[in-house]
Amino acid sequence: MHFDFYYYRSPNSQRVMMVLDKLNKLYPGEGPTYDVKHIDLRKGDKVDMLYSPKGYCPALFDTNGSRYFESGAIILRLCEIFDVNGALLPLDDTNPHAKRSEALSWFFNITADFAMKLQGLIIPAIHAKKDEKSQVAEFLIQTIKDTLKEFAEFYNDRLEETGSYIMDSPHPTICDLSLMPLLHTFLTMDMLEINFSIEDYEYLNTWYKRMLENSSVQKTLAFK
Ligand SMILES: N[C@@H](CCC(=O)N[C@@H](CS)C(=O)NCC(=O)O)C(=O)O
Repeated sequence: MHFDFYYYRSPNSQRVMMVLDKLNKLYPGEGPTYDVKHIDLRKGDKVDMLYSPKGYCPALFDTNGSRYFESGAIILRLCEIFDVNGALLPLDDTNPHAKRSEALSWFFNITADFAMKLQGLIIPAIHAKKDEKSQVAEFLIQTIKDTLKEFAEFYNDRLEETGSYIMDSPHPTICDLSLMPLLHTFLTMDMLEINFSIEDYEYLNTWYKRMLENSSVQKTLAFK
């Protein structure tokens, strides 16, 4: 099956790109093929409403005429179609190391809770800074730092419990591939001077370094 992939360089599109790439590595010749359609949101461009009702990225459109929007829904549907062995989203709910119910729960924690909390703060913070409302900007930036700290502690504890990855699996799942672009964006962003570091979170820091070596992560982060 072939897709048009409406992409903007942000964690929501990057997590979809990492999953698309990983599926092709796991299932050579049987994975999803795709053309990337760049959307420059900074210029006010939008995805055609036919493919994404609010014009947001990421969105996918397949050769059968189906559209997919919302990164979480896109990734789950891609796994339903292509991840037949459950390498990225475990199929089995009896395996104590990688239960499907656990994977879905952590996946939604990242894509719905963590991502949305940060997204709700970052845009108002950028506007407050631009409009020189410094007290508002300061408050929002502090709230972003508190939110990052809360999640860093939470994921550090989880990784201490599981070992290498968010699921107790020998390889990254959709949970890791969804957290990585989000965390990486905030760790490398110089806008807003957030200066958040995970050096003190031993397990999360080790996980982050391991994820930076993953070829699908590298390919996506290098993609402009
Ligand atoms: N919850 C959605 C969020 C999608 C979203 O907010 N996309 C942003 C880019 S990161 C966008 O297209 N914004 C366009 C706009 O605000 O006009 C997802 O996970 O896909």
